[in-house]
Amino acid sequence: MSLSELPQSSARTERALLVGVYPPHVPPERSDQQIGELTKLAETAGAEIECFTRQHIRDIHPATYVGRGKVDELRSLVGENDLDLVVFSRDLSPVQQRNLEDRLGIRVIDRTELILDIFAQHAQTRDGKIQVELAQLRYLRPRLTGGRRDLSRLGGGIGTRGPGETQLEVDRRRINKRIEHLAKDLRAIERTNRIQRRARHRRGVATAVLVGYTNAGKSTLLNRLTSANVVARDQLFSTLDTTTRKLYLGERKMLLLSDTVGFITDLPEPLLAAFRATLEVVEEADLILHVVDASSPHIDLEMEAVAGLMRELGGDKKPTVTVFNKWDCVKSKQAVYAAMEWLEPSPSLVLSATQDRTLQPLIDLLESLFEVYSPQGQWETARLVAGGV
Ligand SMILES: Nc1nc2c(ncn2[C@@H]2O[C@H](COP(=O)(O)OP(=O)(O)OP(=O)(O)O)[C@@H](O)[C@H]2O)c(=O)[nH]1
Ligand SMILES: [Mg+2]
Repeated sequence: MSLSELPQSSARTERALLVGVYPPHVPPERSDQQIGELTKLAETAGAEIECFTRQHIRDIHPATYVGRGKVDELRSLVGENDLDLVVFSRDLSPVQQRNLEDRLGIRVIDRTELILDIFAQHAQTRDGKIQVELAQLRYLRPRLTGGRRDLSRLGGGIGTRGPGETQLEVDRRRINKRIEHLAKDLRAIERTNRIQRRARHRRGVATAVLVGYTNAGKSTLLNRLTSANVVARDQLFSTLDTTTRKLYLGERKMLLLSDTVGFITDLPEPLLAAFRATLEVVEEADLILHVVDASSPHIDLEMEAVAGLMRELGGDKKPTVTVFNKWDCVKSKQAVYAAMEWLEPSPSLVLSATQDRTLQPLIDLLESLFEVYSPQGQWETARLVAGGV
């Protein structure tokens, strides 16, 4: 059986304990946001949250991340609540993870592993699956250093026998080989995508890309604007694949609009690396549509997380329109108006992707922007200011 055939971590209902750990200076609203997001991630992965605990930590314990007292407290919570899983809000080293599992007697995962699990469950297409498997194996590789349990994490196929260096070496070699193979496939995908995008560019087709925090409403907006059929759900990371659809703007005007994978604060590096291929649409788009969940209590943090990733992907230099979505649910309109003012002169507007009648201003704006799209395939940026995400 090859690694790709192993069952991915699946949607079982596991009873989980969430452990929020923060540096001492993190303000309460930030730690609340993190624990809220971790809860949503754990639920999306299929876990039931039974209890949670948090701690501000000055010195990270090299062996167990948290100190001995906290480990004892976790052990009592695990015993009292009949739990299956402990989820840490910060990334654990392979050693910390193993030590914690030994002391608590149940599986311990960190935020990266949780996100990888969601991606594994949501990957549908061949491209998506390749990217997720690559990220998983890169995460797994440094965790192969001891104990068979590490190997069984990915699905239980390998790692059923007792520990043994020889077997470990074999596994490491197989994983390295598989990583090489997948990376090659990914490079081929990148090449094909690039060729397609260049061809469109040469034909003078304007392209826009929807980016934004996970669950902001990107797929809903694509569906409403273009009658696409992309899955939109109240879940994190519903979309992993880029879907591109034609958006007709009045007579003989057409724009290609792409949906993308959602962003999150501290996106795990193996995932960012693997999803760079998908996110190349950002680099080559003429226009960025940044979709913001305007009803989120953490709107600033979420916009900043997207801005950070856009800087990494080169999207900050592109003309950008900011779309404040979910206007129907917004409680504090003031925060949104302040953000809009701050973004000026970059254009922004409010709408509800679920209410068709609110979409017209966006369509009008795109139509007016499209008028300045020259046949040479260049946006005249006179009316569009770069940046502003
Ligand atoms: N109330 C309200 N809900 C909305 C609106 N737009 C989207 N939603 C809901 O928000 C949830 C997430 O929407 P998606 O379109 O899947 O969000 P996304 O940005 O594509 O999310 P990912 O693909 O997970 O990154 C869904 O349950 C939508 O129905 C809106 O304007 N108002
Ligand atoms: Mg989506």
